[in-house]
Amino acid sequence: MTAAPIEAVDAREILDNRLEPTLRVTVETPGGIGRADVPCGRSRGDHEAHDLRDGDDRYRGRGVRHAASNVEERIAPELLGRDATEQRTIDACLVDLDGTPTKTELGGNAITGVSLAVLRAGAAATGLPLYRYVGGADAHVLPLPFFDLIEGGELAGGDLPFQEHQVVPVGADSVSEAVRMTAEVYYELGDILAAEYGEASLNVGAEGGYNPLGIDDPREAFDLELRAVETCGYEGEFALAADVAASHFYDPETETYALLGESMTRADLVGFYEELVDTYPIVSLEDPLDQHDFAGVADLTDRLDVQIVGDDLFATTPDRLRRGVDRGAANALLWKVNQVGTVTEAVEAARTATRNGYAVQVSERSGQTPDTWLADLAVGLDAGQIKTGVTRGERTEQYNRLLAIEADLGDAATFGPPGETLGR
Ligand code: 2PG
Ligand code: MG
Repeated sequence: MTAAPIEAVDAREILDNRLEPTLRVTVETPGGIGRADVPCGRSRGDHEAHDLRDGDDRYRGRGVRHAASNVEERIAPELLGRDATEQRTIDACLVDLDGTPTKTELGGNAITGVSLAVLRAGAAATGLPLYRYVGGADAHVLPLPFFDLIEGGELAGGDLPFQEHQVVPVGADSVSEAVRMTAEVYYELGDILAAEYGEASLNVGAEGGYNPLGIDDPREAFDLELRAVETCGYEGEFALAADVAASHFYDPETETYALLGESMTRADLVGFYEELVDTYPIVSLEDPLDQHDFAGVADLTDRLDVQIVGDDLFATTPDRLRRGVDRGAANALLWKVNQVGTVTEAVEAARTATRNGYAVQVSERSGQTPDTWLADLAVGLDAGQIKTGVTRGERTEQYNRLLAIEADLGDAATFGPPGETLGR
């Protein structure tokens, strides 16, 4: 492999889709430049790597100048001269240099930016597209997208408690077909919402999904999505899924969930899911219970014959995932690089998942830029699943990149998770 000695590392404060500061890190080698933007969640889990913010007057404390200077003054001197293709060694160096469990010393955002920029620099130096640099000669699986057509929870202003009501084009044969079919359903759903819930319902949430007003029942959101699917003539071609993000309506004091005007116990909520899965073509539920409740999630995984995805539950952390595997909690990992900090740790989490029969769903964050490393990593990791919102440039760019990769691969491309998974 081409040696790609790192000659410079710099970081600057840029803006994400929410007009909030984030980092753009650039790594230079004689073989090429790697650049990556750092995403940031709003509905963040308790176990994520630390998001270092300045806490001063600028941007209501959200500035990242301190994180940028950590990159340039503390990290860069350690990386100069190292080979950018040695991702594992460099990531291990970042982890050591920080020395804390959740990267509070240098900032998880600083470390994520450097790790991803090094990855890109390695790809540039070897002359490979990022998905192939990560996935090797065999990389060929385009992921099945989970489209968050109706938003709620922390990501939207309405009253829906679940964060994402997703449609999954399980009947599509390719990612381009999946995108087209879903776009048609999205237009149709817009017409239904405008006519019945008012034009204001077309205002979109953080991930570009609709935000219907006056609805507080997830079943109503699913009904609307199914109506749009049927009107388009796609009955049976779409399944449904949700990111419940249940920690956000859980009260640890009373150990209850605030849903549908009730205080539900865990058993009540489990009963609600059983009914939901019986009634609707649901194939996947993300974070259905509080993020600390491994036992509850294990029980639910056992009871429901659907994919149970751990997002805040695992925080893309190999240790937490192993805990889940030992107890049988969930059967899929939501994969977000910046939850853990480095590419190496995140890839290890994905490997741990696959080795233990867990699926991997590569995921956006609610705060991000049009940078498309996410789409490449979904293909490179052979994940078979992605969730990356719906509209807004920072989401559609991911789809555009997937379409470009599909075209690049030509006949070699296949689509989605293999076999019977997710009812396909
Ligand atoms: C989630 C995400 C993204 P955030 O909970 O899965 O869809 O939200 O990035 O705000 O954590
Ligand atoms: Mg989530």
